[in-house]
Amino acid sequence: MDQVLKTAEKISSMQIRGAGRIATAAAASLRDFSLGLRVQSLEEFNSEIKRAADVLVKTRPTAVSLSNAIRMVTKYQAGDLESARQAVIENADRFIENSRKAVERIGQIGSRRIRDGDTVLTHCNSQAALSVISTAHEAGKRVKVIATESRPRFQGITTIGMLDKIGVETELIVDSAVRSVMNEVDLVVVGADVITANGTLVNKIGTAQIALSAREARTSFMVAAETYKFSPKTILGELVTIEEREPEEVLPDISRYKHVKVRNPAFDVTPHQYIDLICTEAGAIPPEMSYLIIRERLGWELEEES
Ligand code: RUB
Repeated sequence: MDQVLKTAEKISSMQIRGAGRIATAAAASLRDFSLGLRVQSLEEFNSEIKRAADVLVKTRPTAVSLSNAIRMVTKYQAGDLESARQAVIENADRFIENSRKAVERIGQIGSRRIRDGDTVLTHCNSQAALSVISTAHEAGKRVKVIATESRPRFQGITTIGMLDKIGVETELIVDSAVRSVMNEVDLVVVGADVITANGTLVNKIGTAQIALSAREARTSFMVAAETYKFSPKTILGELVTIEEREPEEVLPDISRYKHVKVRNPAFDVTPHQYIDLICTEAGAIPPEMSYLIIRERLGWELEEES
């Protein structure tokens, strides 16, 4: 269990972050846990796997990628202990490989929306969004990227670092400069933590005001998301929990103040009306088609839930 607790700690402290990365880290952790699990019976194995899954799923309350990944890894029907172990290992490896391929495919599909000479604005640090940009760059298109800092955790610095390495020209802006530059932007590309049944996006705090600003400036707004970022439970009416993180992330010396409260929601909600396109590995869809993605790709979960 030590290894699972370590991974859980890395996810909650954001050493491992981003909806896709935390999902594959959780899958790998369950696989390794299953490999090393010394138990006598299938029942014990099942209950230990469930215990580990519960620890992992609680680490970041918003990201549906975590619960979807864990469901996919722990979904097995086995008659004995060794076949259960084998199933968890195979499920985890399949999830990790499919997730890698999905990001690649999203890059191929989404990059078609970028034209030579375009300026693209991105927020936070999303593997899927960066795959769109880097695929366009690799295809020889000249792309300039405007990246927001993404306070309070400054994931934008990671983004410019990654783009710099592959030779993409970037401009870094503070989050509040988005409207000032929006008229120069051809396309906004962001990732997703959750997409609901009606195509609403939950992503890094600040995304909603970028979408609002893009709409006002008539700039296209695209979401890049693997299908496991869609939330089956939203079909059943469940609301997405927005993670509120420690105030110290925003104001490290908060203890100096007596009457100050810091609010630190990590994600916000962008209505589907502000989204032009969601680019998934199954194709680029209008947000209103999210329901179908959930039914076709994650339908098994609904059957279990209802
Ligand atoms: C990261 C974030 C990213 C999505 C998508 O938030 O909001 O836009 O998770 O990323 P945090 P990816 O830094 O708090 O985890 O496309 O890599 O899954």
